[in-house]
Amino acid sequence: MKFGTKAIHAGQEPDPATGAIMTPIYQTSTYWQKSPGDNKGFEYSRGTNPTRKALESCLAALENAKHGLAFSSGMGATDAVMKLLSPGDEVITGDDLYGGSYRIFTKIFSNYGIKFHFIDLNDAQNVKKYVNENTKLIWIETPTNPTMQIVDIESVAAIAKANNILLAVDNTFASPYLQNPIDLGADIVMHSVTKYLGGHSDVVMGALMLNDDELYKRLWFIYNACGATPGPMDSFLVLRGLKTLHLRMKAHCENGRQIAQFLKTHPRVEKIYWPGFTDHPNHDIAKKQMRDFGGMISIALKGADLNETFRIASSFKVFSLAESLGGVESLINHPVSMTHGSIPKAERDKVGVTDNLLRLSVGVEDVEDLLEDLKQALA
Ligand code: P1T
Repeated sequence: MKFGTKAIHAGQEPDPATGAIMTPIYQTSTYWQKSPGDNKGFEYSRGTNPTRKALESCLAALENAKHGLAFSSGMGATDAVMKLLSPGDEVITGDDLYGGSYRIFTKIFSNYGIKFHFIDLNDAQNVKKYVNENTKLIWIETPTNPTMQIVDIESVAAIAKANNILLAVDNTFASPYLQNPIDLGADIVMHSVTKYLGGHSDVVMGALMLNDDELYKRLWFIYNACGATPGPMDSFLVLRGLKTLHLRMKAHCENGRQIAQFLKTHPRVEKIYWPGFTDHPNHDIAKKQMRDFGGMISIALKGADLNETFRIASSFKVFSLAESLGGVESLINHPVSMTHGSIPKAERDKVGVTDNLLRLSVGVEDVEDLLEDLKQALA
């Protein structure tokens, strides 16, 4: 099945009780058992729920994976992966990451004896320098949040495999429409479903997709034992959102391309981060592993201090100043004060997450209105 057909149908059959085309919202915490253990495969909704199960099958299909697990947030999904580790284990990850990922690594899991290496992943071979016998996991984001670095998934996967290390890829910025890390050798794909997968800024959710049966069993145990699983209503909303993922992504990419081109030569823009430009440092890798370049763009404003950056961030009329991304509506975000506030300034500055950086999540509105809004805000 091709992508759009899977987005609409995978994991979903007409309801056997009524023929309803749409998967019912099984708003129940528990299930009747004829005698103890004699049930229809559903016991308690923390572990299993039919609406969530349909969603998990669809999510797995979109990432060409065998298994899917939905969590009550992207951070819940990340937390579950980290709980595969033990004290003394080491993780190699990038130096540009969503602030919440950096925070859970440094403020939670570091306290449990896990060591994190935040390294430059623009050259995948750099990973080799940090591999030792304690390395158990490589965690990458690509494109990265917010500076759109591109990490060569296939090359990192080869290093991971050669050293018996798990590779997890946070595929939130690309979405499965643009990139499928499992096809490139990753073991686990993670998503903040809150973003493109949900697509309408009305749900917070996360997911893991993977192939290996043993790893799935371990992660399912954590998912059920720790309990950060989403409810049926949110599962339904994401199933509904997924049906237009392919259509939305095409529009995000097209609008993103036009806006990136407009901003590239704008006199107020000092630097622009978007992997579709041929002068992006890893454009060739982006071209190889992604089907298009997406709707996420960051810009550093020329000569703008924090006050001026705040003034510009607050002067949009169609873009909304807000955290998050990937919804149908365009958003603008100031990483330093919003999504990446928990990363120390010295670390942020190293990768270009500076006071004058703004991140755009280009929505699917008419692009002429978005361009007009940018023109007036940057005037
Ligand atoms: O917000 P949540 O669903 O828990 O997902 C966390 C997360 C994980 N990975 C990436 C790459 C992310 O961007 C996020 C969440 N990011 C934002 C809220 C943001 O505005 O960047």
